[in-house]
Amino acid sequence: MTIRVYTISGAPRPWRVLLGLIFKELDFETVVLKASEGEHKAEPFLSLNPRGTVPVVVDGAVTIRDSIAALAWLDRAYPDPPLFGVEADEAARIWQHVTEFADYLRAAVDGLLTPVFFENAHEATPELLKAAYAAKVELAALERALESAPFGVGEMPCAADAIAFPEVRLIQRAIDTKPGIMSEIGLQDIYGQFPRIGTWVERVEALPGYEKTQPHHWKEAA
Ligand SMILES: N[C@@H](CCC(=O)N[C@@H](CS)C(=O)NCC(=O)O)C(=O)O
Repeated sequence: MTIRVYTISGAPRPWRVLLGLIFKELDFETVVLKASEGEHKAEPFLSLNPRGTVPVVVDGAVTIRDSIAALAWLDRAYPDPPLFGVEADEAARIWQHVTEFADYLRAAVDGLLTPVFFENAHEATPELLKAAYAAKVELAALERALESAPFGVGEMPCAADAIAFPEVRLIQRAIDTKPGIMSEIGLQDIYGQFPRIGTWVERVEALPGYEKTQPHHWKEAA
């Protein structure tokens, strides 16, 4: 049976799961809910996840309604290649990055992109400059993580890459679609400022199946 992932186009947390699936070269299908029509807050979706959030992953009798839980489940259900390492110290390093990216990078990117994408921010207010600075601090942390390895924590893509990648790619999307405001807040060229991140993004985008993980509406607009 094909693994099914319920998502909203452009939502970073479901994207984590889609990346985990392609890192393992697993087949999957997506159900893209229309947030503008409130499909995630109505039946039949609420029966899958009463919180009305995505992702939800369904595989046969299994239903999982959290992105990190879904990555952990994937690793047990389909162990090879591992997303959370094999050795104890490797697992600890990966989990440390997973929680740091999920907490700090996610919060910083959300603080920056909510005004840019959803509140039509068009001038560099002190709040927006502060948000841009916070995002740069977290991008610098990712850049440091990439100093010693091609992927977030090693030679192979792992759960930490799946968590961090959507955040970075969404900032690049803002640069591509809202260049004026992104330039005003000093974020016009993140790959120039953080070259290891630029190379890492290219590596992830070159993985087999990557295209299928990209937000639906980006493809439609292309
Ligand atoms: N802890 C959950 C959070 C899921 C979450 O907040 N997803 C966002 C999309 S990235 C969502 O569904 N937002 C819609 C809403 O909260 O109404 C996870 O990581 O799966």
